[in-house]
Amino acid sequence: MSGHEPLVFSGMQPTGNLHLGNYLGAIRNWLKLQEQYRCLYCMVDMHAITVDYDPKQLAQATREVMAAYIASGVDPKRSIVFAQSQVREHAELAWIFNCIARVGWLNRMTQFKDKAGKNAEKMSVGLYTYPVLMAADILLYRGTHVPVGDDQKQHVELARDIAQKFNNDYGVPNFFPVPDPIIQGTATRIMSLRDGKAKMSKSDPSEYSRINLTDDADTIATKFKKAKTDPLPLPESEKELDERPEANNLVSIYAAFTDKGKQAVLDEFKGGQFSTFKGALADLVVSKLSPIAAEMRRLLADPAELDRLMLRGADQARAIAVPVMAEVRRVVGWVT
Ligand code: AQP
Repeated sequence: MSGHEPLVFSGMQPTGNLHLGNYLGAIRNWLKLQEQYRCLYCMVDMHAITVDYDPKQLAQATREVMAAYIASGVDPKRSIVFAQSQVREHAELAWIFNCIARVGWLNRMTQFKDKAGKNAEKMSVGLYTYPVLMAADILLYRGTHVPVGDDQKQHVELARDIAQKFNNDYGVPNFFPVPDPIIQGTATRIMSLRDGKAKMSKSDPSEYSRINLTDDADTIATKFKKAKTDPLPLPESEKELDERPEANNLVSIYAAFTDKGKQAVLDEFKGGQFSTFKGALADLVVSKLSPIAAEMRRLLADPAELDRLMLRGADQARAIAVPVMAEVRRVVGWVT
């Protein structure tokens, strides 16, 4: 027992349209947690500037992510919903953690390698140290649980290493909790609709690779129709999906939205053609996403109200962060 109160922290970058992967891998899992635990859900706009971006669009993109959270069911009366950049302690703790984390640890991070590709030398230092800022995001609130998609597991593991090393190096056992990732459901890694081996991502240049939360019914139907599949019909057993990544992905999305296992979906569609299955999948996804998109539009029509809610969230977050940072400053030996 760590003795730390359970506290859930998670976030999303305002780097483009949120998509099905963000929704099924993360946001949807946040909703149950807010019924039981103290939860902080953050728009991580400091992470968003680690790659090329348009400063004229960032504030609006941040409002859009907040609208997506609320429209999906995150309740700002229950959970603390806020923008990372409005709580400056994130940057302060990240600096301290930059001095705790080891270069070798960061060199192992696969997401940096994936995003940088052959251009690592040209990437920002911020993108390289992104997981250190993420550790600060979580531990600034003494977060104990981090609901994320499978792609973020390695970053949460780094946050665990940083928490442990800080506690050991400064001789303050249990100062920070060692946070656990929560990776739930049948859709922890939704893949691109164009390539079953690449994850669905906001930054994929192809619009046809992802379903955005705000796509209309026709766009969703067209994207599923064009989604890559193999020529075989749907298999009988879940096991057969292992060798068929695109088929596996579409069946996983259907399973996630119907709260069924993949085998139950196959029992319904086995032996059928993908053209039929894709039609049923599009109808299902439209029925789930269109109320969210409508609510997002309603919320975004009143940006002043979103900004007001955002500032209130930042005040609530700061009320937790400031006392933790005061303790950290004493522990690291800064004049207080
Ligand atoms: N394809 C995915 N399947 C399941 N979960 C996913 N997540 C992202 N993509 C998938 C989860 O969404 C949360 C927020 O992610 P993020 O915005 O912080 O950044 P990301 O993981 O880098 O997501 P993207 O879409 O790939 O953004 P870009 O392209 O801007 O980098 C996380 O919990 C993540 O696991």
